Amino acid sequence: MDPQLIAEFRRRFRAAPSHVVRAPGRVNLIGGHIDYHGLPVLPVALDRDVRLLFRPRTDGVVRAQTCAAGLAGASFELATRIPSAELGDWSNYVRGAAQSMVLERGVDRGLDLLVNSTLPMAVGLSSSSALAVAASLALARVNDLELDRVEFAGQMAVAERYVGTQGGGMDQAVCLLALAGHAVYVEFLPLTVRPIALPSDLRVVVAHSLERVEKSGVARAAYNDRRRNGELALALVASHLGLAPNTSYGELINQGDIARQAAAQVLSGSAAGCFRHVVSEARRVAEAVAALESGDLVTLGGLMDASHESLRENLEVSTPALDELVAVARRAGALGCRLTGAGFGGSAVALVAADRVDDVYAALAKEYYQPRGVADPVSAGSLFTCRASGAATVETLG
Ligand code: NG1
Repeated sequence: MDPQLIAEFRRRFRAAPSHVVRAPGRVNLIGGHIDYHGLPVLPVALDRDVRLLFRPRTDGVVRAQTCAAGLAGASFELATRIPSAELGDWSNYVRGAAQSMVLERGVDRGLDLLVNSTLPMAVGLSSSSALAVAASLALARVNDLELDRVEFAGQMAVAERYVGTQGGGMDQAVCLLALAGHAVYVEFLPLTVRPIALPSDLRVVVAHSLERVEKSGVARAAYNDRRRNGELALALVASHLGLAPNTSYGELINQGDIARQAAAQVLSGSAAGCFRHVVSEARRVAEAVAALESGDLVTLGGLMDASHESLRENLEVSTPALDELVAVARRAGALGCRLTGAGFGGSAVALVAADRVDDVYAALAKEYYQPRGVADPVSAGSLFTCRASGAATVETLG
């Protein structure tokens, strides 16, 4: 453990930390904006994480501090209704996690915690879920709780809605259940995960568009809007077909062509676009899993490209910058490239054969980053290759 970080904890709390949680961010290879409709996705846990040092307290207070420059700390009491800080405040992820741990697990012992992240924030790599998961794991530890991680991932997906986004459960599932060296095939309703090995000559490249996604702002409304539109489309098509009002997307997709025909009759505008995206993306995820398992990386890359087109065209969550980033990576030899996470800025993920990584890096530096004033995107942290990592851990500090 980094001695400087331990010293920083001591400086702030006048005592040594007892444990550290490491919770990874994630990049989603395919399956954009469908987890919240209960459809499967294929993320990878990153080798960049949120680190949270903590020590138990004897009372029910949580004191939360961060090493991130310019962000104030927070202090609150554990309770069934924890008041939130202002919209967009980082501590809301800790507050939401704590409230959920009180409601669902009855925790009453607080802690002092210090967050230090190697995961950039607001770039679509799920630093928010990693923080919420880390805070909950810390609270579980100081309250001596044993957790079933599958069940816990479901709880955390709901917990994060405290901040106002109506997210699905992908980020929390991969953070808690990933296996190193593997992508994670995540199914919902009920939640199950299946690790799929990534070939050793394949690289997962992550490139930040330099546009931040502040989920507390416009992006939050836009994200929730996509979810509402998708739900509306589902309800209209199901009702047209005389299906039960609580029919899921999975059940509707199983109806095959009839569902597509019904959609063509009853949907228009953005609801039609959402429906097209959701149904086609679900098919692409299934095909992508088969392609990855059979080592057909060209097909996998093509499916990622098609996913980006659908997110851009049907769901309208891309930006001109993301489109350009994706185009440069593909031209330079990526097998496939797409926006990852919610979109509206943030990052793109590219699958690249190991021997083409240098070409892709060089093209992105020259054609995308340098014209935007970033001379060396790798040292700036905007461009990196990730090793697929394992799930969040809690370690005792000696
Ligand atoms: P981001 O905003 O990139 O962490 C969000 C959702 C995911 C998923 C993706 C889009 C949260 C916590 N995460 O990810 O569940 O819906 O968008 O595929 O809301």
